Amino acid sequence: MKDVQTLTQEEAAAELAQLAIDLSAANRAYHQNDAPEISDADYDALKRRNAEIEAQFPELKRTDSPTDKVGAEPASGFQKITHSVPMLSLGNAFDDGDVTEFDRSIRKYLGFGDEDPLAYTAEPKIDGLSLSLRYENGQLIHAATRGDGTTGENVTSNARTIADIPAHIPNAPDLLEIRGEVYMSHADFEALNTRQSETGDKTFANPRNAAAGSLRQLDARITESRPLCFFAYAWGSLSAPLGETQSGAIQQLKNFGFQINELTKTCNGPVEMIEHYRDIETKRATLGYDIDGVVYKVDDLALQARLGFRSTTPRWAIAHKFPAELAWTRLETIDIQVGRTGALSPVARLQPVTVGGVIVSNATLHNEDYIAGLGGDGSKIRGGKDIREGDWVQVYRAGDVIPKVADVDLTKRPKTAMPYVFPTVCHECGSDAIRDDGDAIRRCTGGLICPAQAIEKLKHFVSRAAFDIEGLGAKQVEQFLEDGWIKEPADIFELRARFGAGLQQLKNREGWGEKSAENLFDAIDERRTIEFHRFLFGLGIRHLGEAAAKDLARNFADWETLADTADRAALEPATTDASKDAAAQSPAWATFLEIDGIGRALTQSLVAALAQDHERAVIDRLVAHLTILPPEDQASDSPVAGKTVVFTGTLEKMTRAEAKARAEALGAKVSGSVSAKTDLLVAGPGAGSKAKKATDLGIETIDEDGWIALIDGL
Ligand code: 5U1
Repeated sequence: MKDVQTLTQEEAAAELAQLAIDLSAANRAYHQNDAPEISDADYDALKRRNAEIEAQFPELKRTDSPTDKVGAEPASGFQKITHSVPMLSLGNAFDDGDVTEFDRSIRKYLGFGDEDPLAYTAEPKIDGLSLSLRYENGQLIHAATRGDGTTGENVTSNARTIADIPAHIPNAPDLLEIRGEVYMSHADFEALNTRQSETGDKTFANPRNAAAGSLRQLDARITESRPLCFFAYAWGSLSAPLGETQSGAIQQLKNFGFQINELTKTCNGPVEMIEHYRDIETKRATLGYDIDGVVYKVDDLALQARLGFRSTTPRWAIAHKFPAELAWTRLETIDIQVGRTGALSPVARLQPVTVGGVIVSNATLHNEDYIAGLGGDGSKIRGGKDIREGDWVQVYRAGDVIPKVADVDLTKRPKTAMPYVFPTVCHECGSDAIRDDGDAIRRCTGGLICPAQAIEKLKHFVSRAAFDIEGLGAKQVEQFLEDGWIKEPADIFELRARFGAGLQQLKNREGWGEKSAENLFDAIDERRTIEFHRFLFGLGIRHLGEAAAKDLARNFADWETLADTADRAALEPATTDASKDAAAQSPAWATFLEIDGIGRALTQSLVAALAQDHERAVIDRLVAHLTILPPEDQASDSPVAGKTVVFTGTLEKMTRAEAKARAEALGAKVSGSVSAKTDLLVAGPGAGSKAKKATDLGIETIDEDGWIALIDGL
């Protein structure tokens, strides 16, 4: 091999190109396939050679230089793993009242009285990142981050370096998926940051970031050098149950060799749960690791199974968060941001201040009433104190939420500070910004002609819970929009046709090479087939969140049926009945409002969006590029999948809410009224007109025991 000093420019460029290929192959073999093809020493030698050539010929450093990649590759550098059972998040309780309400709603769902015993576990909520570990025949097969809950990143080689994670479990069932939290202790975090600053490397804002940054390293040797810990608290797929109770199952995790949190306690009802929360709160500062609340779970696993899940959170668990941390700082200016639905959102730009280990320089100011010192119902907040530029303000953050302003110190208000005048014109497009009656938000009326709305809609479209196009994030969307390459979602699917052949325009742009451009077009092509709920969420319609998109997708056979129902609703007089009593609505409206989780505001916004010519044309152009998959048939084995079921009369073995949730989980659509579309009526004692109508229409009718037998074991 030639000495670097004697290489010509051409030789150096050729060698750098070859090194990029070789190192990339070595990385893939090591990190993605867990099958290293070269020794560590050879790998290091290649890296050193690459660094030496780059030092000698800095102008030849490639945009895909391996130097920049190690330890800093984006998430796309990890292989994806689809979780066998989704990794859920938790609903939140912010005060004692929310905890009492959690217990009350569970009792109601299960049909339990106030005096019926109902035990819960209560355990610290670790402020780290969730990890799922799969063991087959006792061997650790893979480890995956939570990701979007459905698909995570393969971090197996990294997880293998964590001492708390056994590589082998002698007495494990054939299939065992363990879930828990990776975290870093305070002491290890301080020591790591000291080391990082000594070596001139990046320091971390808090232990959680340090843990995440350390686990998500493409070079597992870096992870190994970082002191990570792991607490186990849950499980996914199992070949044999771990116990009959949450507390018993946790003990079993301990027997398998995992660390479990010793502050986990079984409590009889909300009074004991809150007592334990207070106890953990007093111990919080001395634990040596960060926690951000206490998690309560119904202890009886059979009851957990009955309670089941909402779209993204279990009904049987909740996180009781600790109160937010507070700090005072100067509010320098108020900026207005225009969101994808046209909402004008005021943002406080702050003198940076540390709040709970995180540097905060922005806080939300919600809307103009909030700035003026008025709450949603028109009553005074902060004692009626308004917020002005130049004010000394108290900010807080709770969990991952955007920081907020809690208070204003009027004694420190500059004499020159003037009341804030909220704009009535959108500064992005010059359109009027108006406030509808009863709406606290002022909105730009520019629609997609407003560049801010257009860009936010596109960013939302490519976001993780929507189309999630690899290589096309917010930054690339901004770039493409600026270049006039895309204006609306359909344009994304025309990029290959426009640039496909030569790729010249794209690959000449900074950050793009032939390979990355080709990868982008492939990733876009992959998304031409899209799940129904992702498509719906991606439309960015006001009030249409992820959960509602899933609810809609489960209840409509396909996009055409949904759009057709919305079109009919647009022709029907909008209901004036403020209740959600679906029977009181006109037929197309009722189709939406009968769906659990779909309310009037969303229906109104969806119907209005689809009735708007411009918006509809944008959607139609997009649909022309797509194959929209019908809702995942989670329960294709289920005899009620795709059927419309009506429950009537008294149910004695389950509550109505439980019956409905269970039927929906099995793929059925539950309706409140009998019609020719009904497939099955489940009639308990006291069933009246619905049972008669079903008989008249020749609809199959069964009793509660028949229903239980039908869904037995599913
Ligand atoms: N301690 C604890 N943290 N935590 C987080 N338990 C727990 N359970 C969770 C999550 C997300 O989820 C359950 C639904 C398994």
